[in-house]
Amino acid sequence: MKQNFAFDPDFLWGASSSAYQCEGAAAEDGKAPSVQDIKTVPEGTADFTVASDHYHRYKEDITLLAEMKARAYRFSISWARILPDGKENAAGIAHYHDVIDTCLSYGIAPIVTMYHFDLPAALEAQGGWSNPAVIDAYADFARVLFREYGDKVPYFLTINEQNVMILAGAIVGTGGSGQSARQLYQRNHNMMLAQAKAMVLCHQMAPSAKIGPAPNINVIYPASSRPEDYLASRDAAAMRNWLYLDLAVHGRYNVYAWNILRQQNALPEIAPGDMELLASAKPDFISLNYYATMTVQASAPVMPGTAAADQQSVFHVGGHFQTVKNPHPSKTPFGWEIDPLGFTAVLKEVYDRYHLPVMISENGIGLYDTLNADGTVHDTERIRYYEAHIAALAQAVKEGVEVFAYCPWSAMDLISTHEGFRKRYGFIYVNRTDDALLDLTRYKKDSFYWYRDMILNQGRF
Ligand code: BGP
Repeated sequence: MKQNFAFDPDFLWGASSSAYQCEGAAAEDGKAPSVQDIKTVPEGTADFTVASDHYHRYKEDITLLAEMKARAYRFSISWARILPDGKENAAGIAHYHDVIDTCLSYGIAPIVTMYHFDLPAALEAQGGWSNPAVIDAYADFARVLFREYGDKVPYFLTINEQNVMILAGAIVGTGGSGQSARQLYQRNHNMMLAQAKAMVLCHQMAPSAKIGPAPNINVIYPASSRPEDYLASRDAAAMRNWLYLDLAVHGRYNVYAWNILRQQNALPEIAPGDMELLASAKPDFISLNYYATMTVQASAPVMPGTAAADQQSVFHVGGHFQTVKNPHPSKTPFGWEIDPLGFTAVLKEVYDRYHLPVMISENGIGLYDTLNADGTVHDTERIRYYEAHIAALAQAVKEGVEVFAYCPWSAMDLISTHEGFRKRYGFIYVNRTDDALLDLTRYKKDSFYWYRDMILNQGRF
């Protein structure tokens, strides 16, 4: 495959991670447990105590990213390291100063996700996002981040994949199973308020930094050209995508989503001042995670409850839409659809709706990579995936979409949300398995060299 379009020389080619999935050191230097540390992990799947040992090896990892010519590193800050018990933890704060300074010493822009699926367990015990007190707890956390890092971090992402936490919280370990739709959308409303407070605070406390939301956005295809299926696809997009982004950008509920919530008896309670707060908070950009697309058809009025298998799959609302299999795209070994043209479509639709600059904070493929005796890892399928997706990104940019960063998932191998260490995403191989820690040595995969050369060629390959 060839891609001849030259991206802007300042384009931020990067890579991503999240604290709980790669750091380990789960109880070190004053860190308290998060919801991820207390969840039950199935037998034979790695837990989060050591993960990729990034907490101890971040210097080596960032040095490797520099060697890969990365211009950005998108990582998350562990809330439970910064405020383990509501009080500031100097060791946790110092750690992230050092991570950020290490990035800056290489000219790598640190892109900080403020919260990536790892609510402190102590807050969860008080009801988590169902308890409105967590809104202020998040604002307190945000204040520490902006005070400490606001003058050296150019981009903050408020909340990773809030829509996935609402639609598939049980799968990504953030809870919510057994909750009614009304309770879930109350949690959602509380997260929206927390995000709004963070955006306002960021602009007050860290004027040089920019801030935006980071949902997982899909294109939703109608299963056929039947008008009923087209309308179903619009409703599904309202519920999965635009509910979140309309609130983040315009400070108002998407009317079609609101209507569906009303029919489901799931309207959140809105306190005086909430809508004013939402309207006063403005993101500087939109960040999105893109992995797959979704296909729906019109659904019968009543749907039996179906449990989702993963965060990309089943999701339905009786009388509106239900997901169906799309026979066209190929699939990853873990069953996720590979749909690069869907990526072009997502970028165009998001830009068309919001006219804000776009960052890609995740995109990537989970594979069973093999380390060879000579230290090589031939992850050709990953290279093919990036070729197709970077070509799709170039297409969107050529057509006018303002994209300024691309941070694939993931920088180094780390623990998947629910499929362990065997599902690898990194440019950098980490020598451990689900069962054995081995020596955690880092190896450069073929994709590492491919990505480096692509960056040196301004996106051409
Ligand atoms: C997103 C999350 C990441 C990540 C990725 C891959 O939903 O933001 O944390 O892990 O998906 O998903 P998985 O780990 O389930 O393969």
